[in-house]
Amino acid sequence: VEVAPGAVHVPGWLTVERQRELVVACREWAQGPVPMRRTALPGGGVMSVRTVCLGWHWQPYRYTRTAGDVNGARVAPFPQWLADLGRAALAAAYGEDDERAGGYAPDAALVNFYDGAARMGMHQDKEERSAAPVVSLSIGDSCVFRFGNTETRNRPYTDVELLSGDLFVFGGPSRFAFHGVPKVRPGTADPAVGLRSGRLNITLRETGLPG
Ligand code: MD3
Ligand code: FE
Repeated sequence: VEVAPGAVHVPGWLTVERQRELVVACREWAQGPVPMRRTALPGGGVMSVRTVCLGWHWQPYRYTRTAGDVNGARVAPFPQWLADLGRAALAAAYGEDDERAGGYAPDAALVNFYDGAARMGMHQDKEERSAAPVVSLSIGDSCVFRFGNTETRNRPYTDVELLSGDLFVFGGPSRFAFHGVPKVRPGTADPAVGLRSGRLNITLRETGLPG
């Protein structure tokens, strides 16, 4: 379903088995070398979402190899199998023959964990030096995902319900749209995916940064 130019929602793309495997992987990534944590914001606030990164460490508002804002450790590598999953995701969203899938080489993943009270305010992702699409995978509780415009964090926007197993790809003009997560729906996850509560979101990105 194309929600906006370049923004494609593929409900139920991940099998329950695949979601279970990703939950297990996220549990391991959350332990370190850089533990999952609430990101501190420059204004003194703290994000309600918990995040762990692979490949490159995101901190407001840049990518680094070491987590100077957490424990100083080098971020875990970005696994090849996750890049393969990203290419498969683009092929599913844009079509198997679409040229955007083959050359996709994501080198950073952000894994976000939302408890029932967590939110993400409207923002743009502008730290990447590449216009390549962002791949988003949702697991666990459903949420309201708010997809906006490229001009302002306010209306017009479209609210989309994201469920466990959903794929969302943001390419083309949608890549720089404002977006956020105003609400998580506690208790809506399928127990079979193995997340007792909360929501996981995995995003894959090309940073466009050297080596
Ligand atoms: C549209 N995450 O990590 S995923 C983020 O559900 C982020 O955790 C949300 O926004 C989450 O930056 C939303 C969907 C998403 C992710 C990145 C995007 C949409 C995007 C980048 C550009 C445009
Ligand atoms: Fe974002």
